[in-house]
Amino acid sequence: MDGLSVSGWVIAHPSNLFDVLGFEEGVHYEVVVTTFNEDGSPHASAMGCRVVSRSLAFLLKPHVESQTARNILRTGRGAVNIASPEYIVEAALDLSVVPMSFGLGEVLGVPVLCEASAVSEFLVDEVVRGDVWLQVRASPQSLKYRPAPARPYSRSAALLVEAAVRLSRVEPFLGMNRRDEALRLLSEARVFIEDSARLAGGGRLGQLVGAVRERLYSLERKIPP
Ligand SMILES: Cc1cc2nc3c(=O)[nH]c(=O)nc-3n(C[C@H](O)[C@H](O)C(O)COP(=O)(O)O)c2cc1C
Repeated sequence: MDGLSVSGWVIAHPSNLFDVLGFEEGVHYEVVVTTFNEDGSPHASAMGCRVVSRSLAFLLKPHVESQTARNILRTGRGAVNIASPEYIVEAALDLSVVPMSFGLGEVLGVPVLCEASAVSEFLVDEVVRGDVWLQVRASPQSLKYRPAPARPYSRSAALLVEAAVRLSRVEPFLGMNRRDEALRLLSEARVFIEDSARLAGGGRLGQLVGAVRERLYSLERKIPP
């Protein structure tokens, strides 16, 4: 079936996934993980992802209290979506700036991100529950990708991902009464946001920077005196 094109997607066998997408073992990638909520609606979240080439596995680490962790525990499945930095930021912070639409994967029927450049549905093989993280090992069951040229690299977008990953950790740290850690994350995020803003232009990326900055301000207001 490799090479069959379905409405702009190339369908390939999942055993080719790491070669086709250029995943390298040991590298920490950032992806969008999509899962089903209990009410059947799709859920998207930015997540780190590693791969084990020998056994063809994805390794994910959702926070134990995240919606993604709950959905993965309940359904035992999801999808890894390779998407540009703007989607990583949107999926992490739910800013409603970058529209995301969802379809259903052809093999497992899980939600997939239509705007992704590659998608792999997965089944969970093993979950280890720690105090903070759920360690998930999952095997890819499908692979489809768009044969589009890579987009030009943007430092602004990359810096915004750095800001988003810090902002996404502020509330968990506040929940653990770790105010100093939350303050450190906010001050690092502020530097990334201002650097990102200088390189963002006035289009959608500029809008996204504005929304991330607003999120910074609203999180700053949550810091106890
Ligand atoms: C680049 C990036 C990587 C992230 N990686 C993880 C991760 O590996 N595990 C995690 O729990 N949250 C991670 N986050 C934070 C979540 O995306 C964010 O807190 C979130 O949407 C919470 O997850 P939930 O929507 O499943 O509740 C990451 C955020 C960013 C911006």
